[in-house]
Amino acid sequence: MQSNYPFKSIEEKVRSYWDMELTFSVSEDSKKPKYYCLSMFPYPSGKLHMGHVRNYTIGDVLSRFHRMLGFNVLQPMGWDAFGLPAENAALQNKSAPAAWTYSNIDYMKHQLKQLGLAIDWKREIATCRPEYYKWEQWLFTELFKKKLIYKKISTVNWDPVDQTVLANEQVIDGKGWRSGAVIEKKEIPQYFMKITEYADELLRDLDGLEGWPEQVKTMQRNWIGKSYGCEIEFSIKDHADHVKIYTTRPDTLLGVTYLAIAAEHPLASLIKKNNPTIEAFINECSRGSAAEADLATAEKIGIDSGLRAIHPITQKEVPIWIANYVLISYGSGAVMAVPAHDERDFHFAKKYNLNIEQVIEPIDAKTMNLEEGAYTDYGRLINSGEFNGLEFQEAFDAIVNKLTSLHKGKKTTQFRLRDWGISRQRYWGCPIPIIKCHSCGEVPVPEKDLPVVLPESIVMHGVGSPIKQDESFYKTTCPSCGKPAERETDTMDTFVESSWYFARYPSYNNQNAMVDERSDYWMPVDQYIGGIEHAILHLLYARFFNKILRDLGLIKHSEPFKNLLTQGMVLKNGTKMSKSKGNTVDPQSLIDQFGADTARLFIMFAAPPEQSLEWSDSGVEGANRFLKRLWKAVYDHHTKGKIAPYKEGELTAQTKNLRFELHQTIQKITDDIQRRHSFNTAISSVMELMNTFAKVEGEDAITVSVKQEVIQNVILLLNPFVPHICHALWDHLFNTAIDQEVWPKADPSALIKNEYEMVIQVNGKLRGNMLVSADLTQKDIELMALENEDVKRFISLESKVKKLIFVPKKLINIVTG
Ligand code: ANZ
Ligand code: ZN
Repeated sequence: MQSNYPFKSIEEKVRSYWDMELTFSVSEDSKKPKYYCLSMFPYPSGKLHMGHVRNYTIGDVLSRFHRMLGFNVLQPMGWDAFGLPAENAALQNKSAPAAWTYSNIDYMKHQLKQLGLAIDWKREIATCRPEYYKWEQWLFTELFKKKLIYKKISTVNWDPVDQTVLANEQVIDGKGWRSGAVIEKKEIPQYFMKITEYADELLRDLDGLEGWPEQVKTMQRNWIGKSYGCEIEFSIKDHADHVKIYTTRPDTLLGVTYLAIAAEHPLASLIKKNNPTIEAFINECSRGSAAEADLATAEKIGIDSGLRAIHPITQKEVPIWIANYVLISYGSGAVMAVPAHDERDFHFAKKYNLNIEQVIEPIDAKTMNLEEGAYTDYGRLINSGEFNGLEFQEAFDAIVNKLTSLHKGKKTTQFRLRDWGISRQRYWGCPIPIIKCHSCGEVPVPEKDLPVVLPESIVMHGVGSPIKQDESFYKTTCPSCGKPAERETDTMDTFVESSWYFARYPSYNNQNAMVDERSDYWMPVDQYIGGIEHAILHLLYARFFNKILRDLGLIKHSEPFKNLLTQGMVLKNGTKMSKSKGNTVDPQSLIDQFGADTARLFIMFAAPPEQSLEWSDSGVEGANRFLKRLWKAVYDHHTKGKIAPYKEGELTAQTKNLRFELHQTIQKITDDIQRRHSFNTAISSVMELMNTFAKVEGEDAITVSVKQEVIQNVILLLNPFVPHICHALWDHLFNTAIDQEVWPKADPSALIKNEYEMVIQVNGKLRGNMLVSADLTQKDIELMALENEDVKRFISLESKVKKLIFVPKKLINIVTG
């Protein structure tokens, strides 16, 4: 053993030992409890960033800790490898997205390995590999047959210059991010997954996810957005049709002054046929972004359709307007407008001079001013005839009942959640396994013909997808009638791959099934770790897929992730570390300069995992200094030679105290890691223990022996955090592999303090304190107090001790007079 901490050589040596021994390769073992620890897999963007290091270190600490507790631990890793950045990079280099992706994977895998993660690498997945996406395609065909995937015309963002469809985030201020062209809406057929069929269950099951942060559950609840309301039918004057609207505020029915329908509403399409002004307006609405968020901020515009609706209760006529703020995809694409009580309607009515009629008045001290804006709170009904005086819930029920009896409406619920459009008109994604036949329609590719392989050796010339021009890809024959047919050339949203990868790891090498019975052993994931940016979509889709797989009989559990930890961001100078901000610290240079253990220790010590972590060079140096001191302490100790075990009775006060602190630390750290996920406080307790350790002097056999006990346990306690150095130190001390060791247990006998401190007062004033041994009687302790040098001075000779007040284990008050 050398006296200086040689991080480079030990880290390499230890890692090749793990590789050779297959230390972290696991299989199902019914004799052990399992622990499936999963960190969100990375997108192979080029190289690791600090956020990855943080994410994967947290996962690794939990994995190694549970392994030492005796769990059979699965920690897999893979690559979320399809996606747009590969196309953009390939376009720049005139190369292939596949080549770029695979070389990034190679490099990043090398980096991950350097971090010393306890990963079972034989299970590595790359979602762009046919052996992975074959099963995604198979699932697609199953869901298509079950009508859980269907085709529907829907709106996309069309870039007229690049002749391509853009994702919402590629439309910036209504213009294409590359071409700068004004983006148009275009209607094209696309595939949708019926996630709405699971909306109720996805909502309900959130209640059972006790191991999830409240914040994430709230975000999911809001996204699913269940609302209770009613559907109301308005008949149209001199017209056979009627307009159906959805409202959550039937209590405001008597305040309706117009109806508004979406530009894409069938009624609007009908009237535009012989009305060029209206046609022009509808065309204007079809420009601009299709994103809901953009619509919410866009200026509200509208046009009077000329049609008049009949109010179902008052029978009065109200105009029907076509308005851009009404979404075709929500409710029934039409609203009853109540300008007095809805913000959007209010602004619209002001702009177009429509009536504003108040029907709700505030209860209690709330105030309102209809000159300034709508009163949107609940209240008491006025100007509503027979319903006057009712409050929200009574009014809701009474009006819904009335409409029901008139056959003009009924109670309904609505979800904000939409079906998931998964078609992408891009190249670098999983091909949609459908064949389009003139005679048979859409025919799913039969299982025996799967996978539909995406050609990888292509060159990106323009932004369009190469497979859309590649006859050898899309020309085929129909699997049902044998006539010439064409393949679908759209690919799937890359969120699809990450919606089921967790279920594939257990069955990673099964070539005949998507998942097999091994998933019953490993699923659900016990601990999932990743960024809060995935709180909504990824986690919702993954929960949805888990339920689909369950309903196909492939897996048993209803929820994929038992516990969820969302790690905070890595900041530098208060802002997020990111390439675009130019404030990144390259994990590679950190590893090169100080080693992986220093990087891991700093990251885990600098902040609680859920909070943001502020980068600090001095923090990194501090972590490195601690490891150097640890190395030195073990080295110095090691040179003392053979150490005999001590006997309980031989311990001195000093060694007893050291043992007390050691075992208290064991207890605390175990709880910090397991229950609180408070890794930073766990590390600081070891640091404190090492400080005490350094202060304990004496070369006698007993002291050295107790110090040995401390060192041995400190190495075990630090092993999940800094596994390389611990492996090397353990090897030096015991000549065995630490990977076989179990997590230390606190010795209860060391935790019984057989001395405690008592305070001594004279006439209520603090005058001194003393250490009292646990086996003394009250009489002994009182005598001790009276004999105490600090106290004696305050009991003057002539004053007699009148009485002693004794509070066990706390204080003695000597009352004189
Ligand atoms: C009348 C009304 C009066 C409304 C009032 C609100 C306040 P949530 O809660 O999100 O479900 N709405 C219905 N369909 C719409 C569509 N396709 N596009 C835009 N808005 C639509 O919202 C339901 C409310 O959103 C409905 O209740 C309707 O406006 C509007 F004082 O109806 B309300
Ligand atoms: Zn056919």
